[in-house]
Amino acid sequence: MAVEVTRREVLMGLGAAAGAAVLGLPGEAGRTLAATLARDGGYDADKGEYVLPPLPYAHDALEAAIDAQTMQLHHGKHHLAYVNGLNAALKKLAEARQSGDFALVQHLSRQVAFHGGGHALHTIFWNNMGPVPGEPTGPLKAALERDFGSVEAFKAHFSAAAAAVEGGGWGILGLCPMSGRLVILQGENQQKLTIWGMTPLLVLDVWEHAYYLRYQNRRGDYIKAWWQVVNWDDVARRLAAATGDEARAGSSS
Ligand code: MN3
Repeated sequence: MAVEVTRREVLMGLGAAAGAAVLGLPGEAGRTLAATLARDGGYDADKGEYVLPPLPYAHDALEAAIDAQTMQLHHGKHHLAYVNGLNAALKKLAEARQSGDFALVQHLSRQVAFHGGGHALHTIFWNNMGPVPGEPTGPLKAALERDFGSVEAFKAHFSAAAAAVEGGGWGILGLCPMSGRLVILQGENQQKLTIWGMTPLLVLDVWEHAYYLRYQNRRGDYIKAWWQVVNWDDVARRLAAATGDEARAGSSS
């Protein structure tokens, strides 16, 4: 067992270093950022495939905001479809390189972005939530106050952005790599309207499949209830990793 863990950690470390090099990020911060994404468990380096990570809690753990049936369908069916779609598109692109037939390269590239975006955002989304209510504290609270004026102003802005997403999409709090400042974005579908290199810290799925069973057309009610199940410790961890604070603190968990 110990050997398994060690091998997995080594593989994740290699992936993280490669990711940092591709992104062109400064060494320490880049490695930390990539390691955080890898730690969410959306990729199996041994299989060489993207995988559906298990929920970090029971299906009914978020009942204060999201019912168990929605969680079962959303995680087990919708999210799984993005994982499968991403693996399938990458396989077809590998086949295209073998045959030299790139007739479908535009379609398949779009599939990678759509399903890859969906896999990344859902993986973060599950970890962004938990059954224990809380509020932002420490460096996360300070960053929200610095960039939005107050935690309440941040919540109002984020809620409005999520409510106003056109069609299916996401409310997204991210860290802009150019400024080191927090930014709120409206992600459309699974992949549109981002800043390249932006690190998502807190994401809210506002596709109808995320809330329709309990809330029907009342997206605003879903958003209001959702704040009760935000896992602020997870958001703070992502911010620390993205800013390199985690590495400077010597933490590796
Ligand atoms: Mn969804």
